[in-house]
Amino acid sequence: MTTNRTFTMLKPDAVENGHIGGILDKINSAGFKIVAMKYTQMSKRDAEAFYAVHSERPFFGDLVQFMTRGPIVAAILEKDNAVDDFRALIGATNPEEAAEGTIRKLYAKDIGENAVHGSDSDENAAIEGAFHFSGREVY
Ligand code: 3AN
Repeated sequence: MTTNRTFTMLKPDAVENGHIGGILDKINSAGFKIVAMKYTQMSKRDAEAFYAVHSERPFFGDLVQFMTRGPIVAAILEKDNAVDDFRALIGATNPEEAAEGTIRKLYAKDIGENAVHGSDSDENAAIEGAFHFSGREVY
């Protein structure tokens, strides 16, 4: 994966609340190209592995429970400066601190159920993209 890519998940709350279309519209309008996408559900094992970096945090159990409770949309996005620009588009982890017009400001309920994931580095974007997609699923 090149450095102009990032990885996202539209989380179970966003899917449950019918926000797939609205969020994808924001993503496209911001100039991101979708190079891989799937509608899927994470198992407990998947979520524990994906969020292993948070395994010692007090919210880890709730995070795994939340991320496995329903389907998600996983995608790899391409744009110049993809990681930073996507973090700006989604807004702060806590939607109360997210800027006006950001995806989390529009669609997230709270710091736990915050509608969307965005990779925090080029390295993690590559790792997370490879977690969800095989090479032949990326265009
Ligand atoms: P971000 O998703 O903005 O990169 P991280 O990587 O710090 O945030 O956290 C990963 C996920 O863990 C968040 N998206 C959120 O769902 C959950 N999370 C983070 N901090 C908290 C917290 N204090 N309480 C509950 N859930 C949290």
